[in-house]
Amino acid sequence: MITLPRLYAILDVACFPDDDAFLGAAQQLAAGGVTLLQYRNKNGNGRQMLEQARQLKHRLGDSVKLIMNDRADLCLAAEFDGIHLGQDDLSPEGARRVIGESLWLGVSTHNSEQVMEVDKTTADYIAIGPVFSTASKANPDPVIGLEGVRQARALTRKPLVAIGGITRANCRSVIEAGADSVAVISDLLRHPGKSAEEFLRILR
Ligand code: 3NM
Repeated sequence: MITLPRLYAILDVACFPDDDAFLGAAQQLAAGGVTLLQYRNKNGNGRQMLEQARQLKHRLGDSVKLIMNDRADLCLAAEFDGIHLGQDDLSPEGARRVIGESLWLGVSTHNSEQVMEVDKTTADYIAIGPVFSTASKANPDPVIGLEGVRQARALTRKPLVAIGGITRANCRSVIEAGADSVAVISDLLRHPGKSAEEFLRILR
């Protein structure tokens, strides 16, 4: 079983004006103590994504575990540490055939049925959300609240990542509801290094 850090940072390329800003934010997050980072790009083509992913890996080296959103092929091509799948991406077992036994595999879920389904797979962790309302995702599923986190916790022993609207102000309640880790986009955007440090201090 893998051990997740309390903070799982997600860098969405759409939140940055250019690659320099995006890569700079990644370095600040690493300096702030982030050790698990997802690269997210919902609009780029494969070629652009691979280029950005390789630059990210080059800048961060091995200090940060890098997770590719959605794309098993790009995970391998960029030599990332794992992949994160949504409900409309490859199935967990399909992705597992591509990435092999040892890379990390995470899967997003949005309700109890999905948690139970993913629990039966070889996924290394399960993400559940949105816990609170979020502006960072197009067409988010219904908010599940802290009660949704508690329910998910009761349904799986896999490491559980909570996502959606999580901030420094509410993150502790999410961990107390049973999440092992919180995944965050927007509350890391302003002053990424300092914000990451604060999350990690609050969740220590
Ligand atoms: N997935 P923020 S919510 C990428 O519910 C993503 O699965 C979600 O961003 C899910 O921290 C979400 O800004 C957005 O709310 C998280």
